[in-house]
Amino acid sequence: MSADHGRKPEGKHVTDESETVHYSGSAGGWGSMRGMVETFARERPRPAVLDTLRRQNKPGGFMCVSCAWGKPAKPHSFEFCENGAKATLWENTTKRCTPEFFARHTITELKQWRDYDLEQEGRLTHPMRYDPASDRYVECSWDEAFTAIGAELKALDPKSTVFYASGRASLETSYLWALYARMYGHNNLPDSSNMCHETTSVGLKKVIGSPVGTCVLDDFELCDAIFFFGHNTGTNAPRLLHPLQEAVKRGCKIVTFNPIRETGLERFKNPQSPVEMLTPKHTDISSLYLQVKTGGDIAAITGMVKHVLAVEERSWREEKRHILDVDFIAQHTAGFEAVKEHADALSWDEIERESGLARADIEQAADVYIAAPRTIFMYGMGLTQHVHGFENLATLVNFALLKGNIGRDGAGVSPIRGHSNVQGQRTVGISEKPELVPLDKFAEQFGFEPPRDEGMNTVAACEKILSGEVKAFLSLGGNFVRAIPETEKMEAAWTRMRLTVQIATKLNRSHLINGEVAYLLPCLGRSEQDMQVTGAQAVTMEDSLSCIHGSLGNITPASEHLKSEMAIVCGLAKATLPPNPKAKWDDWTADYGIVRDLIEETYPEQFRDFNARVFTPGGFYRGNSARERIWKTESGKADFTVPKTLSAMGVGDAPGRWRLMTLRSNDQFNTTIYGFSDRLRGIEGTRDVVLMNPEDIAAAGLAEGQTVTLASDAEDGETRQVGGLVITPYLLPRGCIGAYYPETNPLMPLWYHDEESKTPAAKGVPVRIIA
Ligand SMILES: Nc1nc2c(c(=O)[nH]1)N[C@H]1C(S)=C(S)[C@@H](COP(=O)(O)OP(=O)(O)OC[C@H]3O[C@@H](n4cnc5c(=O)[nH]c(N)nc54)[C@H](O)[C@@H]3O)O[C@H]1N2
Ligand SMILES: Nc1nc2c(c(=O)[nH]1)N[C@H]1C(S)=C(S)[C@@H](COP(=O)(O)OP(=O)(O)OC[C@H]3O[C@@H](n4cnc5c(=O)[nH]c(N)nc54)[C@H](O)[C@@H]3O)O[C@H]1N2
Ligand SMILES: [Mo]
Repeated sequence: MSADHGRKPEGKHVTDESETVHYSGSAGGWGSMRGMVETFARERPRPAVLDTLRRQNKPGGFMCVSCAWGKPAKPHSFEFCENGAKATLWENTTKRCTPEFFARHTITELKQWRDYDLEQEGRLTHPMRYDPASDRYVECSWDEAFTAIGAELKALDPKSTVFYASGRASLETSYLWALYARMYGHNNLPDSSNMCHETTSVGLKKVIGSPVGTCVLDDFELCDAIFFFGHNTGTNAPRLLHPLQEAVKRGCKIVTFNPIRETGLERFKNPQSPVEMLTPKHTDISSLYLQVKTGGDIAAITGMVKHVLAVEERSWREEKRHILDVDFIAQHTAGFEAVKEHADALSWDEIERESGLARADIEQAADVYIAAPRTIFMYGMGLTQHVHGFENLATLVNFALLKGNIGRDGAGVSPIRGHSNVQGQRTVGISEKPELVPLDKFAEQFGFEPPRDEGMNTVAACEKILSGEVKAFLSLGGNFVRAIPETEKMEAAWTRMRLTVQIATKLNRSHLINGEVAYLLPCLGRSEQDMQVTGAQAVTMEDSLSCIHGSLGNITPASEHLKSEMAIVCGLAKATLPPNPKAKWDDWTADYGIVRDLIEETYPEQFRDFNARVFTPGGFYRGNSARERIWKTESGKADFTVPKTLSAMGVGDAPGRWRLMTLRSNDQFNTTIYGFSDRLRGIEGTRDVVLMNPEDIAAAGLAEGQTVTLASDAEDGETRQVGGLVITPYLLPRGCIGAYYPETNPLMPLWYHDEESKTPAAKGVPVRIIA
């Protein structure tokens, strides 16, 4: 690992571009090509994968399993990025994790392996049952697995069981997964969204009445400014760099708030452009890049609000001209006066202290907003994964409402969602909150009485696994035990459950933490051909911009013993539930089109002519009330909210306490570690690092390269530690440090989450450094 990671550790918290030396490359470009080639060499994928990459994210093709960014109607010749290609190659590796592999290794032994090494064994090939006597997984038949799981569930109280979904499974499978849970008798349907954009689902719903973003792709062709918060686009949604680049070329200004100067948001070399690939040319993305303190966004945005209000006052007094959209505020919003009072009363000292930014920088950013007729607001985990994540979003909406930037073309709030169908899973009924789901409709369609009580989300499920109330956990994809907070306690509690069932493509750590009875059920990946008795099946998903796309896999499955997720869910449901003439699990497995008809019946407005529109180029838009300026909130208006704090942190500052953000590298997809290169940040060969400002390193009496332990400093008396981390100088704001997820998840207390949505606060974890 190079000592300075391409950055000049000059020991200064800088917000001014001219003072900083960065990774000299750009996002995209030849580096991204190299990233793909390395993955190709490692996975040794099947040759058919090349054809699949050509069809990736194109109408009639297959929809990438990586991020959820929108897929344009007129795609580029290769509508995928480095990390989308990695995800496809990962799924299509020639390596196989067979019954012979499991015969060679006990579970106890495999628990010592790294996440990377587990997944490197390749695709799971056979359904497996955990045999406690030999501490091994042993092969079983599908019939045996379904019958045994069904029998276990029949013997349990449905309310003591949890059905988790990771945001990848299709709309069809997700709809039936939720139906299965409710027919069985519970709403315990946590989703990966609970650890991710639940802050959005709850927060935006509360203030603008819509749980999802209000923008469509066309808006990016019209906007004059984009305000960008807490997202690492070059790594986590690289295809979004295309519309950003095009916007910049039109003259749109991008203002970014991020504690880290993420390369993709600074400059982008478009792999689709021969000129940019063959010359030093690139596009500068952000015109202003502000290194806000971790958890400092409420203060930064409120500072901008304060400045806009001050300019409005002056402009009205001197020129009788409004900066604000006063008609919009009067007609469409509630609570403006209180927010104005709050912002007016705040001192700049306090704003500067909490945001870590200079007043002049905040005012300069606000001036971009003032000058822009149309503005889009984008954000990722940097806003959602905080104890006051709701305040982050509500304050951002305040800022947007000032100039009527919601509900008109070229403007809006556009959260950047994570998993490729995580938004869609919520749309079709995966929710623990009965009030968000058309239960009466389900009752009528399927002739049963759905449970009406609130179910468990991720945090609640974890709490009740700890207390022993949860007896069974079924997982539709994902790596729950690795993705949640409080890793050590959770792992210990996990094995006290009676039943654990994992539906997965590759082996991961969650598959090694087993209940008394445990099954590992291998499924098809999305790029693989899904052949059922009526023919090859397509599935659908919803992107970040509320557009629904069909996806057709064409690769020969990794093993003849795999079943589709749909067939597995239907098989489990049939084995668990009493016969019901309206629950046609076999017919639904045979023809997914029937399930799309059912989805349309449940949600007629959003899924009109679903089957006919599956392969609409660019997807079909399911609509958004806030975009129409219909506010489904308590006040019936878009709500201004007075933030109850200026810091998104859940505990205050204290001597020796650091704000830890847990981050993704450029070489991982969540808990899947592809490799050890965080190319865009210049960190190579290891993930065991603590990124830290050079001045902080010196002030704390530490040294570059020193190995330290991080310890939880959450004031709850619990000991949580992660050791073996190497101090690595990095230009972060003072007091803020960074380290990788999931390695540092043991440091996160379970109770440390967004107050409104319970999204774990993975970006502002209070820790101490033990030398
Ligand atoms: N290749 C790849 N693609 C992915 C994923 C992946 O792991 N790999 N994961 C997918 C999923 S499920 C998701 S949710 C998304 C995640 O995508 P992101 O939302 O980008 O999530 P993170 O990688 O956690 O990075 C969070 C960013 O927020 C910044 N940040 C941290 N704290 C703060 C703060 O307090 N304020 C501000 N303004 N910024 C802050 C960090 O510096 C970092 O740039 O990506 C999806 N796409
Ligand atoms: N500290 C910290 N913790 C975090 C985060 C953070 O930023 N910091 N981010 C959070 C976020 S945003 C999220 S979304 C969660 C992610 O949590 P999850 O969604 O639960 O985890 P993933 O790592 O995406 O799941 C990877 C596994 O999914 C399985 N898989 C892959 N493809 C398929 C498929 O097609 N079908 C099936 N059935 N299985 C498949 C494979 O077995 C693979 O090992 O983690 C959260 N945890
Ligand atoms: Mo996510």
